[in-house]
Amino acid sequence: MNAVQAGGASALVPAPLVLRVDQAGPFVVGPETAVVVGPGDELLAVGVGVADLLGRRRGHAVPVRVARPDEPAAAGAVVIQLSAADSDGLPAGDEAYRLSATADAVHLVARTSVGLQRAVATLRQLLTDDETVLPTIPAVLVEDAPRYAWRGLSVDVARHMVAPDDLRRILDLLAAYKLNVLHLHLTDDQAWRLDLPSRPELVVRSSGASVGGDPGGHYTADDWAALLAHAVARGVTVVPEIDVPGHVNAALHAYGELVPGGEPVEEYLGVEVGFSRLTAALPATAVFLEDVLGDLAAMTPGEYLHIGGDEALTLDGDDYAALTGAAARVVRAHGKRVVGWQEIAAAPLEPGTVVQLWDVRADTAPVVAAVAAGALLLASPAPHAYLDLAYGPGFPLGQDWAGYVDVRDAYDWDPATVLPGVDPAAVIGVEAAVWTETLRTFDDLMTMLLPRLAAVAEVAWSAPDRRDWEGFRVRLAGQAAPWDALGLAWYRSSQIDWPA
Ligand code: TNX
Repeated sequence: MNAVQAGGASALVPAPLVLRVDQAGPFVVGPETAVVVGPGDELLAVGVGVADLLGRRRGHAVPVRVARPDEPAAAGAVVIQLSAADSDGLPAGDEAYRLSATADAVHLVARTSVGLQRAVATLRQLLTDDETVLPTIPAVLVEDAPRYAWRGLSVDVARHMVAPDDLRRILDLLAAYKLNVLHLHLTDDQAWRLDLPSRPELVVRSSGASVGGDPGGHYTADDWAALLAHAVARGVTVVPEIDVPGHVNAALHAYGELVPGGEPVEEYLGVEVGFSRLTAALPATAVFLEDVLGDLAAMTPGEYLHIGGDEALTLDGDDYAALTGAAARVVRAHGKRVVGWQEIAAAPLEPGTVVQLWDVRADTAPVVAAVAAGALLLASPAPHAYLDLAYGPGFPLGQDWAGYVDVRDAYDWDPATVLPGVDPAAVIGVEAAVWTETLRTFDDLMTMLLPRLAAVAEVAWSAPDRRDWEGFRVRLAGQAAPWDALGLAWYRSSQIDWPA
């Protein structure tokens, strides 16, 4: 029998702000258990999700109902409520929640439905998931809120296409670790993966393949809408990236008007970077930026659009500033906020622009200056957060340009001090990134994400005084059973004592 032994109070990743383990339990999910939401029916979807979670392994349906106003606490219930914001005693913030469990009842309270989704992620980890006995929830009090507002994963779907179903599995994983941003690197030299109504040739001509001639693909408007709905239901914001003014070979292959001389360039399926560029002097360039970023803004409910800006190695400084400035103006004109890789700090920026740090070996003085002038810092330092870097020498997947990243490297760092000279209050958050030059399959991708994504998630969520490597190692080992149960590939790093 392949009984999945997970759950319990020692299983929580990321570590919560407050965890008190009591003796007066556990709560046993039995035939009498019901989920009670509200009053009001706006939490029914959350309730159905919890009922599904509690009933799944037992194969019996857990009923869900809306509470009557002033109904006394029902014994045997899992109660899900929005708090009265003023007097709730919760930690600060929209994502704060309280989960309390006794033998009698389980209570989930938050200020927002997103906060309740974080509580559900905790409930999922607490639940013992052994099909041979009744599921239980240990008697605990959890009071929790994130350290950082932006807790993301960037996925490069340009170098290798990632199918919509696989992106949904990634969204489920993000929600499980309380990550709240999926950044999609949709365009690069090799391919353009999102169909935009104003520019149909982009996917017609430039999405048919991946690096090395591997299979390609693209997201239709319907795929995109379905993906966004899946994200919203999990409290995850999708931040799409159109990378300009470098990394644009796929666009130059689709539209010759973007190339001096007017002829489309050849398709490129190699792994070099830095050679392609937009041309500021061509009138078609401004029209293109307006078209693609305008379409993207219209298709994206989230607040942010990412304009790339990395590795435009063949552009001089003036043209680079003109082109990134033009892209940023289009984004703002469409009511969105701008995110860009750290290179954009070399150009003038509006306050509030999010600058994504990645190459900590480069000259980072412009990033420090941009933050001092009002930009926000998103921390993706490659030696800690680049999950396409190999775990160690000889690892069959990934790159090593910034060294190796084993689990402890992904865990043992502090976003507040990762860039000396930056005000810690200007750090908006943390994002892991996975580039897919060498990652050909979903299993390859998962092998790079797991277990390291869980480490970055704890860096992003948990207060510094709640984090310690020895404790994390033990809790992380407890994640293997759920990964196996979900059929996800993962790497048995020798830094962790995994179950046999
Ligand atoms: C640098 S990170 C890049 C990507 C590569 C990555 C490989 C960044 C903003 N640009 O184009 O895929 O290195 O690790």
